[in-house]
Amino acid sequence: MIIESVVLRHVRMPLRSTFEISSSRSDDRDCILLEVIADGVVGYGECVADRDPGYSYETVGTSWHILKEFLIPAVLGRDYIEPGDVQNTAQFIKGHLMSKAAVEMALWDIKGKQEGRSLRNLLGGIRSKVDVGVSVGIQASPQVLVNTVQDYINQGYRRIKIKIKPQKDIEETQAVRKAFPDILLQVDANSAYTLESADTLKPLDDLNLLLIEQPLNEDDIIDHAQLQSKFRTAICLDESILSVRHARQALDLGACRIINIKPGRVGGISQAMLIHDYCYKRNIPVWCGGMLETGVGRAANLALASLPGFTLPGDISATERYYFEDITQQWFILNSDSTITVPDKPGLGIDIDMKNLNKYTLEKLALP
Ligand code: OSB
Ligand code: MG
Repeated sequence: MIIESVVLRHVRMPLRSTFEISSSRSDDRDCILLEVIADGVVGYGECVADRDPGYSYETVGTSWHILKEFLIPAVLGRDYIEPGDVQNTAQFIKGHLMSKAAVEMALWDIKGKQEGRSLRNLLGGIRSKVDVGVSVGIQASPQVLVNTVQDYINQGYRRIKIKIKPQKDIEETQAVRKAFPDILLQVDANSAYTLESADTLKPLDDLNLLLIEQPLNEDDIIDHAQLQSKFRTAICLDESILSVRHARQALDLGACRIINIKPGRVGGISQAMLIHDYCYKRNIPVWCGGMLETGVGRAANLALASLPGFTLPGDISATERYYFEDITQQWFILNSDSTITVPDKPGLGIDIDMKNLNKYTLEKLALP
C-alpha cells in the first residue's frame, strides 16, 4: 500500500462524567484522529495521547508536532506490505509510541478493507466477543464510589477497576469490597506511590483483588519486584511496559505477574501482539487496557482483546460509559454477559460519523 495523504484532526469530546486518576482530572477527552489514504482506500487511526502529560509524556501537542514534522513526512509516498512495516520507517524517532501507533492503526484499517477481512481476522483473534469491565475514576468519598460502582454493576459490568491515590485508597477499596463481596475487583494507582509509601497499601492484600496496577513509577521495575515479593496479590504493570524487552525484564525480575497491554502505549498493534505472544508463551495473563478511546480506538482494542492470551477482562466499556455521542456510526453496547462484540466488518469495522467528527474537531491539517 502506497501512502498518498494524511489528515490530522485534533478532536475534543465531552465526557459523560469527570474522569480522575492519581495524576489528573478531566471533563473532556482529547485525541488526534488520523485519516490516511493509501491506494485510494481510507483508513483511520486514533492517537491516544491526552491533553495533559499526566499518564505519559506524550500529549496532543507533542504528538501533533511529531506527526506533522517527522512521522507523516517520512511515511508519505512509502509503499508498505504490512502495517507493522511502518515501525522501520519510524525508528529514527525516539519514543513517541502513541504517535507511531496511530499511523499503524490506520494502516491496519486500510489492509483489512483492501483484503475484505476484519482486524480480528487479520490478527488471528479467536473470540467474537470479549470480557470487559469498567474503570472508575477517583470519587468524592467512599460512599459516592460505592454508589457509582453500583450503577455500573446494574448496567451489567462484572469487573470493576477503581483508581486510587494516597489517602484515597484503603477505605475506598474496602468499602467497595464490603458492598460487593463477589465482584471481580482491581485497583490502579497510575504510579502514585514509592516503595516506601506503598507499605500503606498492605491492607489491600486482604481484599481478594484480581491485581494492583502500576503502584510505583514507570521506571521503577526493580522496586516493583521488591513490592511484589511483599504482596500475595498480583502486581500488574501498565506504564512500565513499552516493549517486549520491558515485559521480559519485568517478568524475569518478578516485578509483576500480569501485564496490561495498550496498543498506543507500546507503539502499535504489531508491538502489542508481540508482547501478547511473549506472555502467552510464558503463561502470563494479559488484558487490554483503555485510554477512553472513541469508537475508532475501541474497535481496535476489541480486535486485539480477541487474541487467546487476553484472559482477563479489558478496560473496554460501552460507548455510553464515556460519551453522549461518538465520531463513529457504531455505538458499542454491553452484552448481558459483560462482554462487547468484536466488529466483524473489514478493517476496524467502523464508519465515521462525519457530522459528529466535524462538530468535535478543533483543528485540522492536511498533508501533503
Ligand atoms: O491507567 O489505565 C489507565 C485512562 C486514561 C489514562 C490511563 C488509564 C485510563 C483508564 C481508562 O483506566 C480505561 C478506559 O478506557 O475505560
Ligand atoms: Mg493503568
